[in-house]
Amino acid sequence: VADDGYRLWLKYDRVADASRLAQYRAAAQFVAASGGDAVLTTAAAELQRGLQGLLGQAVPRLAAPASTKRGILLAIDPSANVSGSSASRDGYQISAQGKNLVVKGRSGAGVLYGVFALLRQLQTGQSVANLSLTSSPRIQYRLLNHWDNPNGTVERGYAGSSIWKWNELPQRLDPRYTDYARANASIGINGVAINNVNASARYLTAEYLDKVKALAGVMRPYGIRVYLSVFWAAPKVIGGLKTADPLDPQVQQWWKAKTDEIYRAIPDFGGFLVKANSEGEPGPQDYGRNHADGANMLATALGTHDGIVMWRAFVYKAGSDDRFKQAYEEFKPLDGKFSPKVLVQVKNGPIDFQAREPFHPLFGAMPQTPLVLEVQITQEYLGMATHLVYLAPMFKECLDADTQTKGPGSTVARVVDGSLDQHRLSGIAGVANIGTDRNWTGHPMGQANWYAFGRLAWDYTLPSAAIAKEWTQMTLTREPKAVATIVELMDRSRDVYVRYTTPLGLHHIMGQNIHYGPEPWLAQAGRPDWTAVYYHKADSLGLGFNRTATGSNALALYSAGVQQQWGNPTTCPLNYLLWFHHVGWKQPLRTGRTLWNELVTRYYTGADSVTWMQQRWASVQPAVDPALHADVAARLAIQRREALWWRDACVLYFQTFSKQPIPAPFAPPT
Ligand code: GCW
Repeated sequence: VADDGYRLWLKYDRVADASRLAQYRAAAQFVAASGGDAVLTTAAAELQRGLQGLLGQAVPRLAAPASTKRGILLAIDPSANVSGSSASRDGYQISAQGKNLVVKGRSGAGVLYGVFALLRQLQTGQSVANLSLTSSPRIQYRLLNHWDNPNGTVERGYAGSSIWKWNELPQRLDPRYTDYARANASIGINGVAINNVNASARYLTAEYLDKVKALAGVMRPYGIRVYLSVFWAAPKVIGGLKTADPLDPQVQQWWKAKTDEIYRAIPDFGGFLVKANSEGEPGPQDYGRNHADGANMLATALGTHDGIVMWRAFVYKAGSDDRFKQAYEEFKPLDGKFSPKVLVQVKNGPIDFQAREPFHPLFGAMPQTPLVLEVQITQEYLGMATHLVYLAPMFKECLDADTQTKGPGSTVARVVDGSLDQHRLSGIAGVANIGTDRNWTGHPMGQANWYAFGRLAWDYTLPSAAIAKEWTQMTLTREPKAVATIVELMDRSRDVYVRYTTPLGLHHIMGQNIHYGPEPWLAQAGRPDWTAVYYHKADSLGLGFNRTATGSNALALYSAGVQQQWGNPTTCPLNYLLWFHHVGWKQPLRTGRTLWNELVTRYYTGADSVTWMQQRWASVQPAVDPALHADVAARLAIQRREALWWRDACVLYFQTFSKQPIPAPFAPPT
């Protein structure tokens, strides 16, 4: 049967290696778990399911360990010795105890994560002899954000429609919901905001809350809490009030009652995600209030319920002299003004979700406020579902960036995990890339981005290549040479994409509205900052956005150390050069080439690298499912064609300003 991709990385196909199979069969003759905890029950069932597939035989669940056989014990133990943050309830410990293996967690969720870690050992062919593994997540709230609308569309979704079938809920629970929950739990995701940040007020009606309650019921046994994006003006739209002013007592009362209503239906409801006063959405500023007034009002409505407010810092409106600075200007002054239940959610990066952005200057600049890092898993600006771009290197580039706000080592990761400023709350969010396509993500390799997000949310120190390797082994093939080839291809893919689309720090030169393909010539749109020329500023002298003191001075938002490095074009990393500097066409760069020649070189070598990717992919053909292989190969052919489109469009367009020839060896034969 052709592999349709539905099972993701949880295939549980029978282990091919005979000696490993024998080892696993000997070690896993029963599963024992006691107690009625719902998540523990899920863990036991998942373990049985996994073992059945991997071992090719049913493994019974017992109430207590069998004395004569070797098996796997699952136990909730509040004092389990899990490494990492002592506060974490999600950590696990796997160890050999006599003849048995024991998976312990401080909660049912901890055991469930331990079970998935154990299954991963088997799926990737590791030994389980004397196994000893402990792990706990570095970040507490690990969420997917869905941009799903009530009509079934997904904003910036490229894998079909929304998986939530609102017309069927709450009576019919599509089995896909459970598989979705399993997949998330397997990578440690513990929360899902199920609806678009451009929220409809409808989700807060009694009719919809009943549906949300049903979904929460599916997620709960997997340790996943449901969150809602809320429409700021809901008290007006569905509450019949004349205002949505956060300081108005009636508005406050409305949210309080609404929140209580939600918690009556969903006692473990996670909280609210809010996009306010951005891109035309309503918000507290409509009433002369600020973001903190709005967020704190919702926090007060949450009261003693165990929920949080994630307030997005992606604010974007016309009129700012440089959109880069807007979030900082609105939020930095509010540091210290947010209630303890509020986290401010900051995008990677300052403009949008471009293929490469410098880290957002709010990281490190709001020490009194827990900041959630928001990354985009759906490839809005990275080739949607046709280009193969593995995103872990991009997520890590952001997490590893050093804000230097408290000296060297003040990384974005340490801001986000709360360790830099000793925050109790910490969070990370990924905008989901999944839909109703049979394989969930459209591009089969897009699954790896969902997977990598979860793994990095759990532990951002994992190397991108290591994550790619385990995903490949679980999903595509265990043939060592093919694995190595695929991992290399994946790990280089994001740099390749940047080279043929936006090298050297170019940004926002993609097609308008759809955000696909090149459109660097775009000069007329509803607003200047919807054009491409606003961002690249090509002229007869050079290329790039001057964000130094002689330009928009957005650089001043960073710490002194960062400013010092990035403010000087000779020390600014080439990857960020045109983010911050307008550079002369003939200016020599560190590579020994002029700006123009370097630009052309990157466009050409980037496009050529797609051919390399095609060749590498072709070489693994014997090791990968034929249908899946053909699917990826065909998408790579599109990618190659479109890489040439990007290259030629951008080089020829910028050449009208540089008036420089295409350098050898890229010049067409004369
Ligand atoms: O990148 C932009 C997208 C919008 C999106 C917005 C946001 C949900 O083009 O579609 O709206 O970001 O993050 O709010």
